[in-house]
Amino acid sequence: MSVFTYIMDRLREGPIHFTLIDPEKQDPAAAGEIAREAAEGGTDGLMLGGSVGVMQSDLDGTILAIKEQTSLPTILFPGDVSGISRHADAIFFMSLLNSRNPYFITGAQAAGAPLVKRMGVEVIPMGYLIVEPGGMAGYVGDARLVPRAKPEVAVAYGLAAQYLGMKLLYLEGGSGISEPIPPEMIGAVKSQVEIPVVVGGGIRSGKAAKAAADAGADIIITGTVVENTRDVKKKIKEIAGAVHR
Ligand code: 1GP
Repeated sequence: MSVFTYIMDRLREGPIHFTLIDPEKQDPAAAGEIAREAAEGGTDGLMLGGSVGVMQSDLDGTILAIKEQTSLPTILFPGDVSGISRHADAIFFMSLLNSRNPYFITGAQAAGAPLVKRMGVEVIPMGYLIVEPGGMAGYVGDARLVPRAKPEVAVAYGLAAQYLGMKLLYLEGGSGISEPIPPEMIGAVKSQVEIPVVVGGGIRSGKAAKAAADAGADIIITGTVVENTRDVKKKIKEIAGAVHR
């Protein structure tokens, strides 16, 4: 089964949760441990990536270590062309919709596409929209940040992503931000846009994850929280448990 089919099948039962692992933040063995605990805690998939470039060997080693620990799908979430690995099950092939720099809209994509084809990784086209404050992703991606109080701007970009044929829309607040994407913005997008809505940035608790899911998020992403907790399984259980119906 393709990863996209897996995602769509799971979404029929309600919102799901993915755990984001940055290969630069720990060694492969530690990433494997995090993945195992996250799987035991009930996460539905693993995303691999970071805003700042990753080293190919770290990425390859991390995915292989994760695959030894769990059979959950591994999905690349690349910040740049360096974020591609033949070992992943799929890639979120993203365009940073609101970048000022064409490199992040189609340039990096053109540079990476031949590699993706050669590696045979499943491609999942995704629109990536960065909302204030945007964090490192907003800075690195030179994003013209969507104002938090302007859900209609997010809706407009979301519709554009859908009409361009993208399969998912990611509303990114920025990794480690203090306040996640406002529920009003998620709700506005969900009411107008038909493709599944992915939400991430600053979600650290079951309560915040539930607020995003209740507002209409289909896939809730948490990254930083697994880096900062000693009991990954317990934390993911809290968050994934709050997301699942
Ligand atoms: C970053 O949205 C993700 O791209 C996850 O954010 O690290 O704040 O969970 P956090």
